[in-house]
Amino acid sequence: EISKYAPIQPTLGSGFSNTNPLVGVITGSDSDLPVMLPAARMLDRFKVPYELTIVSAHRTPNRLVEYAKSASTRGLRIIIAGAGGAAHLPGMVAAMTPLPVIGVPVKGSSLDGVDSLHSIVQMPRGIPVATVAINNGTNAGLLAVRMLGVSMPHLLDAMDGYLKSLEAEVLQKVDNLEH
Ligand code: RP5
Repeated sequence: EISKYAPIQPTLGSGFSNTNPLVGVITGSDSDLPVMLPAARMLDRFKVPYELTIVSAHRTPNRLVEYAKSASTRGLRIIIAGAGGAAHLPGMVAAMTPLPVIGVPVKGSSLDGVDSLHSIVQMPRGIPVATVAINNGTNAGLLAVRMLGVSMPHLLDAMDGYLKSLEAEVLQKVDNLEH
């Protein structure tokens, strides 16, 4: 069954929607997409099925409720939510689903993303959001893969491979400097 939440824009091309998504990548606005696409690309890299769509906490509150409340029964296992400014999306989603929520603070135009970071990270006791660094969609994707790896050993193996590739990259630079 193809998720009704994906793809968000046919113009974005293929690779943005999978059947039976395990991860829901949602964003408060299409203006957040440059920050959130790296999360999707990381899920692509590890062949984790996901859906990607826009859910605005403030402009589409009814869609937010429907999305968050149906997420676990639709088969999602993790939600990655990115937003900027008064970034209520990740926290509100976390309030309405038992799934782990990873928040991505998006840097807006005025306050350098610190507003988003504080909005997302300063959750009240009882409703956690795992918050990554400002504009770091890549780490949100990686964290989702690690979480899924707890029950999907092939993803842990793949993550080991990824870590080795990072190590090799740095060692190559060291080598280049020294020769
Ligand atoms: C937030 O407001 C969005 O997540 C976005 O980061 C910011 C600006 O949104 P647009 O006005 O560009 O749609 O809700």
